[in-house]
Amino acid sequence: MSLENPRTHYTSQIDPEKIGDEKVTVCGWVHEVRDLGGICFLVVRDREGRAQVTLVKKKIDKELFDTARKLVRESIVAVTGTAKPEGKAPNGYEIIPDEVVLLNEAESPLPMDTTGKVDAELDTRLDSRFIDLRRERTTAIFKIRHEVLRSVRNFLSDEGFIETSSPKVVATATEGGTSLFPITYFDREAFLNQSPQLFKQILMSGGLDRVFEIGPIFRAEEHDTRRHLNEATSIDIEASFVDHFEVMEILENMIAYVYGQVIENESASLKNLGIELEVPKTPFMKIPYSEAIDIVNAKGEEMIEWGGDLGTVAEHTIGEYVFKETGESHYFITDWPTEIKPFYAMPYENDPLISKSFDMMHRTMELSSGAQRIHLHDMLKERIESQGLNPDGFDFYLRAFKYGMPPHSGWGVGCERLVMTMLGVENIRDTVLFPRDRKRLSP
Ligand code: AMO
Repeated sequence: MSLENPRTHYTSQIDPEKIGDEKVTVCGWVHEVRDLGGICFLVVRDREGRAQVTLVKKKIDKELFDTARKLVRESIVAVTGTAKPEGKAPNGYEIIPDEVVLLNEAESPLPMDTTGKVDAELDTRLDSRFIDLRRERTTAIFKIRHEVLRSVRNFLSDEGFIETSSPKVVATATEGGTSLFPITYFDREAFLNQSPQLFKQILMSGGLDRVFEIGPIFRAEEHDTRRHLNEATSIDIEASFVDHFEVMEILENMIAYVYGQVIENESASLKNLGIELEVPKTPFMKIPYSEAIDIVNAKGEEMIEWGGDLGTVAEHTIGEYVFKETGESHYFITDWPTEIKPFYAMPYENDPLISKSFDMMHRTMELSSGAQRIHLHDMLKERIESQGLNPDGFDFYLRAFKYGMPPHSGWGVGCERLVMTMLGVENIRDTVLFPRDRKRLSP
C-alpha cells in the first residue's frame, strides 16, 4: 500500500537549483503558521529539518490558502509544490504549494512547546517524550546515539567480533547479589540480568572466539543520581587469547573511532547542540590503582587506604590530574586490588592481591570496566566461594571452564555514559528515550 502523497524528499534534500520545476512532496509536522493576511508562511518540520511553504493569497486557490492558514501546530501534513530559492528561509528555499493535505489534526494546546523557545523541565519532557523528540536538541542527541551504536557495530565487526545476544531472564547474579530485580518465572524465582558477563565468556569459549553484544542491563540500585539508570544499555566484548592490555587497546581505538564517525556523519546534530567535538588522542593514559590513590591522598581532600574503592570525589581528582597532564579526558585506572573486583578478574601470578583489571574513565565518570578473566576452573570456583557466593548457582558457567577454556579478556561500556560524556549532557536520562529509574516506570 502506498499513501496518496508519498514523500519525495526530506526537507534537507531539496536543492531548487538542481531540481528545477520538478514537483516535490514533503511530509511532516506543522511547526509554525504565520498568517500575515495577504501572505501565509507555513513551516513544515521533518526529522532532517524544516521547509518554508509560502502562500500568497492573491496568487493561489482560496481553499488552499484557508487550509494552510487554519492548520493547528504539530498536525501532520503532506505538501506538494515547486521549490524556489529563498535566502531567508531555512535550507535556502521555499515551496510554492499546489496542494496541502491535512493527514491528521493535532489537538490544542500541546502538552509542551516544541520550538525550543520555552524550556521545559526534564520530567515534563520525559512524560511527553513523543513530543519532546520533536525538539531539535532531543532529535540531535538520539541521532548521535544511533551513530555511536552504528559505528561501534562497524568497528567491532571489522575487528573480527561476532554479534551475539544473551538471555535477560537468568537464574544467577553476576556483579554481586545486592542489585538484582527478582521476577516470577512460572513457578520459580528468576532475575533480570545485570550483565551478559557469564554468557559472553561461555559464548566466546564455544568457538566464536571474539564476541560482542549491545543489550540491556538491569541494576536494582536504589540511588537516584544523574548518572545511574536502573535499565541501561551495555556494549560488551569478550575475546580469546588476549590479555587485558590488548582489550584496553581495542577499547581506546573504538572510542576514538566512534568520536571520529560522529564528527564525520553527524556534524549537523553537533552544530544543533553547539558542540565542537575532538577525537580523543590514543593511547589513553594508564594509571595503576596504587598511584591513583596516591594522587587522591596527595590532594588531601580525602584519604583512601589501599584496598578501598574510589568514590565520585576521588574520580574527579584523578580526572583533573589527567586533564592537566595530558589535556585529555579519557584514561584508564589499572591493576585494581583483587578483592574489590568481581570474582572473574584474573589476579597477577606474581602478586595475587592485584588483578589484571581496569576501569576506563572520562574526566567526569567511569565509562567501562574490564579485565583479563580467570580461565582456570579451580581458581574460578575458589574465587566465587571466597566472595561468599555459592558455586552451585554457577554450575552452568563453571562447566564451560572444564572442557577447553582459552585465556581471555573483555570489557563492558555503558552506551548512555558514552553519549553523555561525549555531548556533555548533564543528566543520563537525556540519552535514553524512556529511562527507567527509581521513580519512573512509565512511559
Ligand atoms: P560494570 O558493572 O562496571 O561492569 O558496568 C560496565 C559499565 O556499564 C555502565 N553501567 C551503568 N550505566 C548507567 N547506569 C547504571 N546503573 C550502570 N551500571 C553500569 C557503566 C559501567 O562502566 N561485567 C562487567 C564488564 C566486564 O568486565 O566486561 C560489568 O558489568 O558505564
